[in-house]
Amino acid sequence: MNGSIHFYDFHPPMADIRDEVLEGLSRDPKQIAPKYFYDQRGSQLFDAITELPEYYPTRTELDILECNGAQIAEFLGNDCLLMELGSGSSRKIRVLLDALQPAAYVPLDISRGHLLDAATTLARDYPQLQVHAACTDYSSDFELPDLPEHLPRAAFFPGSSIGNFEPDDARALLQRVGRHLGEDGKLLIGVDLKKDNATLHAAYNDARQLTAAFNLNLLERINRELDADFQLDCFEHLAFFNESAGRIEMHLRSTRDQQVRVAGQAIRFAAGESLHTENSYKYSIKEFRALAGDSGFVTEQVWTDENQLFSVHCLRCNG
Ligand code: AVJ
Repeated sequence: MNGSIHFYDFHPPMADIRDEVLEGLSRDPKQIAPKYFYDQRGSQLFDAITELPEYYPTRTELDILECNGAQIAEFLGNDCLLMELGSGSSRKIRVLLDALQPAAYVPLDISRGHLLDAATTLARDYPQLQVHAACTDYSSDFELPDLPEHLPRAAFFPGSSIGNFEPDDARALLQRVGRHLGEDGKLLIGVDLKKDNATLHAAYNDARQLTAAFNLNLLERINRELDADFQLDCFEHLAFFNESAGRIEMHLRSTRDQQVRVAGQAIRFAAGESLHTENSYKYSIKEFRALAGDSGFVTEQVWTDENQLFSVHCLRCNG
């Protein structure tokens, strides 16, 4: 028998995506939000990145979850309604499901096909599980499917995707999550830690250049979906740690003067000009505890690995 699966599609309309991309390209410096990385190919490339030797976050977080599964399950509580922000291939939730029986699992992801595949496979592998998958952009004021009101709520936000947001936006996002959770709702969140520059640099400049392919795939996606003509060999991947801002930055740098057409508009790039595609903020445990506190959450517990690479925080919503 399979677990039950419901699918809800709140994917933003293409016209909104076009307007947002054009707005970002009209800025100085030019920028496009990292959520647009995740078309089908982008989600696959990201999954491949998580397996790279240089990309420590995924395996380190999985280790932390595995080592503390029983306590995490106790914190989240059986029979809760468990949502996950940016569920991707729903790999990490499996570790939790070995110790926890939620009343329902609600994966949220912007990558529709990837979400549908992952949710379907998960429902097959966990026959007792009710899955309510929602394709949605959680970076905006996101909708949830109609879900039972009486169940205690919990959210899982792994991978340090919170690092994609400017600190102000991160606080606003956690507050919105808090509103969906209600008082005493639980949030289990993964946060990447500040560390030496060499480790950080390698994680975003891998030898196989999968991160470069992931970054450049954004242009391929825009070409296909927004009728654009980016020439991929005229842009190069750039990733570095911005020490004063405390974040990894990813850019696509134009190697020459060029003009690109996107959805009927002409966009000029000067040689060396960059399109900013991602920030990945790194926190100290203390910094993140303060950010959570400002956003209406109390930190109940924090785990880290022996090398202090990554952290997992148990937060309780205080109303
Ligand atoms: C999914 C946002 C956590 O910032 O490390 C991986 C995305 N970008 N390699 C990260 C990413 C380049 C990742 N997050």
